[in-house]
Amino acid sequence: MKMLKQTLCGALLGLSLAACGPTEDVEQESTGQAEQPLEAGCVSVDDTLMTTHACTHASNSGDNVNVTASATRVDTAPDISTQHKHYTLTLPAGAEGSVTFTPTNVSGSGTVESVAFYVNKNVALTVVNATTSATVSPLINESVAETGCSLIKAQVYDLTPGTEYIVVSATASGNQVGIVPEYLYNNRDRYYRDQDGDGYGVNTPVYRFACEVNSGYSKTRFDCDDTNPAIFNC
Ligand SMILES: [Ca+2]
Ligand SMILES: [Ca+2]
Repeated sequence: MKMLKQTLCGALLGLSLAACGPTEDVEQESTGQAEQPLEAGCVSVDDTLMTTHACTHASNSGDNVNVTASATRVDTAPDISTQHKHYTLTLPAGAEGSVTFTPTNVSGSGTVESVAFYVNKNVALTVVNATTSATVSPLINESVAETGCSLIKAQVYDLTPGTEYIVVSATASGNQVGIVPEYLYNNRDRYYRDQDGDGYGVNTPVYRFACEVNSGYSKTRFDCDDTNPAIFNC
C-alpha cells in the first residue's frame, strides 16, 4: 500500500521524491485563527492533549489545593484561578458550593477565553457572571475518560478575561469535588483540513485550540491533493 501511494504520488503529480514524502515533519505555524473563542464545530475535548494535561494535575498531589467552597454565590468566594492546579472543593454538607474564577488573557485576544472545567464527579457546574449574575451556558458539557485519570467530566465556556465568575458545584457525594480549570488556548494543537476524507489533511494547520478533531479535519497532514482520496501521504 505504501508503494502504491508513493507511485501514485510520483506518477500523477510528477513531484520529486524529496517533495513527495513526509520525510521531515517540520513544524509549520499557521497564520490567523490563533485568537478565537471555541471554534465552530468543536463538540468535544475528551480525546485531547488538554484532557491528558488536566489529568496530570489531578494525579499530582503537589498540584492539589484544598478549598472550602462558599455556601452562597458571592464574589468573595475562594478563588480557583491559578493555573495548573487541581482544586479539591469541600462543599457545605448536602448543598451546593461556590468558588470564583477570573480568566486571564492567555491567548492575547483580550475579549474571550475558552476555558474547560474538569471535575472528578458527575456533578453539575453552574457558571455565573459575578457582576451581572447572568448564567453562562456551557458550550460543551460531556463525559471524559482517560485511563488512570480521576476526571470524568468537562464543561467548556467562553469567558471574558478580567471578568470574575462564580463557579457553582451542585451537591456531591462526600461533599467534595475535584476541579481542574484549563485554557483551551494553552493546550492548542494542529489540525489539518481533510476535504477528500482520506485521513490526511492539507499542510497548513487550521485548528489551534484544544478540541477533538471533527469531521472534515485530520491530525495528520501530507495530503498534496485534497480533492482525490486515492492520493495521500505525499
Ligand atoms: Ca485529504
Ligand atoms: Ca487526498
